[in-house]
Amino acid sequence: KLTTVEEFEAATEKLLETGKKVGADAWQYRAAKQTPHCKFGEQGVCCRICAMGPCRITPKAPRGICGCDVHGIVGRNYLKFTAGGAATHSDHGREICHTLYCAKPEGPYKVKDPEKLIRIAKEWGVETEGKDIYDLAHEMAYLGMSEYGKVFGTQNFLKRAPQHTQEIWEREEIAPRAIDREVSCSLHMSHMGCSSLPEALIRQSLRAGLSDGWGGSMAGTEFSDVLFGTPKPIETEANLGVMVAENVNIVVHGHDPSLSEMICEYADDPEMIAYAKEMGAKGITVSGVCCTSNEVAMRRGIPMAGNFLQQENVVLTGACEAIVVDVQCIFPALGPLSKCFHTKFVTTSPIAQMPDAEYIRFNAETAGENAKAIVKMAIENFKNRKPELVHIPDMKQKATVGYSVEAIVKTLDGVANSQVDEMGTTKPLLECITSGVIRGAVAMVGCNNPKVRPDTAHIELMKKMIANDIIIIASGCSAQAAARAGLMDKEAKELCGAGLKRVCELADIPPVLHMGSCVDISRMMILAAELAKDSGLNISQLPVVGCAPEWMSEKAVSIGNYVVATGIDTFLGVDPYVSGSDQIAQLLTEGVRDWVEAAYTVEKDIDKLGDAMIARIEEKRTALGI
Ligand code: BF8
Ligand code: SF4
Repeated sequence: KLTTVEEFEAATEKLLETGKKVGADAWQYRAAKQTPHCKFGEQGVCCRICAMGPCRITPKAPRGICGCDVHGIVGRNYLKFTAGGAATHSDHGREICHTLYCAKPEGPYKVKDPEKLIRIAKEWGVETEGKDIYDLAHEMAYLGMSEYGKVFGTQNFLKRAPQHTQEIWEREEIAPRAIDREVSCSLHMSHMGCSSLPEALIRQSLRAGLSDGWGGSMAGTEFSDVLFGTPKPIETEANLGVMVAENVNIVVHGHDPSLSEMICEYADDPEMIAYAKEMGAKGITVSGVCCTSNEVAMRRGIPMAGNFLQQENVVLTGACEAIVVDVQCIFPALGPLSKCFHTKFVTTSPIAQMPDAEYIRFNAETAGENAKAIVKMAIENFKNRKPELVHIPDMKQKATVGYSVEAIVKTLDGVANSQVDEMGTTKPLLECITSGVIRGAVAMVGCNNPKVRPDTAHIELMKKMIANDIIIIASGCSAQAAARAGLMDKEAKELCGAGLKRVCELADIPPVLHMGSCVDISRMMILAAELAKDSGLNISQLPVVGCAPEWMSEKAVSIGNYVVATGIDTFLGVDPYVSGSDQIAQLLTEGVRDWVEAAYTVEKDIDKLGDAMIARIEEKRTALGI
């Protein structure tokens, strides 16, 4: 049985009651105070990139002081937004490369998937024969970091795309060069007095996005797998009920698995567990919020307490000894909120420093000591709990997660007929799609946003898709919404159409496959590339679409741009501040199709959004004659 959004909301209400007792603020109250939002900001027509402004475009004032029109302003804002996202994801990837550079056989960071390391090295033309695996790791980490500032050429990973896609990127001059260069170039182009031509701004937005998806994010995913293991199907649980009242609860939040992996490692240490018992707890429970939760769920089965808009709820349970964060999507609200409870809010990265936090600087070189200190701090905080404030909503769902591309291909091998099918390919999946047993696939990704009733769009759209025999691959907070609702339980096959249900039974999979965190949308790109190569089709011909119905972050726009630029139509439920310019909106929703064979659709009505995705998938099928 699925957990409904109404049940999520009732649980939240109860937690907010606890919050009221201690004078806690919450996003629900702040959102109410911030609405209605500024119309100029919403439409993207406000410019404050030089000190002659701010200028805002109205019918009476159609140009800024420099003469820039609304299309230039909206386009520049869009490009800056993209650059923010590309920088953020890519810097995460760089951190992972750095962690790999620090890997040592004696730990704390080891090479857990040497095979994958060798595979990537061969792809990049690096000699692997007779090399010590750690020497190779350091060499590849160095090369990985060099991708950010390479002087000539384009990103190494682009060669993974089908020939046709690579040709498009070359032809349209959007093949990303050095990752840092694309981010810098975007900020340069959107400086006062540079580009105001919509085509140029949107073209660079695609290129910066590609430097993320096929550059920084892909490095983040691939080298995380090398370090921490490539995910394979694993059982876990999701929703706030995964926290355990009798245990020391440590919640990891953020994105970089370098931190969360170490916390999990030390929370599992018998010495630490014994210490927790000494302090009056029964044990230690690590659970997660946001993408770092996805990382450790995929590799270790660590339960997922919640997604983006649940981060405050974790503290509101009164049972969180420490919420340990690294980078991205962390509410600064956690500082003051944790002060209302006994919770320690621990920041660890120079990239994400916040007031009202305990800052324990986390370093790849000293990771072991840092993680131990944090776990110890949480244990010692157990005695400070206020029992009268403890309330953990009794709701959780089972979930099977861990569907890397490697795991999907392996699962497909299990259902393939070894007499006729080629093993180690996506062909069995293609056969299901061709025969119509599965109509297509939707990549559901992205955040929560108070502008959309949280989680509803994710869950309702997924239910609608699977009922129509469309399989879902999910990542980020969308994946967590699915897991919390119960859509990653294999029993969710009962909600599928007959075709997809049969596939779920045969392959022993849930209808919604968890592919990881948001950087792992690069996995989805690789899957799409493999499907295209195995079928001999172009990516844009596949009955596959992307969807971010509740997105909120700059990263999400960067992702959208690389998904579209890879040839996959992308459906958004929130407008990316471009409604103020018909030219920019037209380019994103139609014009870019002439360049990259895909475009955006923005539709705030969830039902219509779902219908539009199904229609697009069916159109693609008709065009293929299947
Ligand atoms: O990178 S889905 S709220 S947690 S931005 Fe953030 Fe959005 Fe969640 Fe992960 Ni992605
Ligand atoms: Fe105004 Fe032009 Fe300066 Fe923007 S760049 S603030 S539109 S003068």
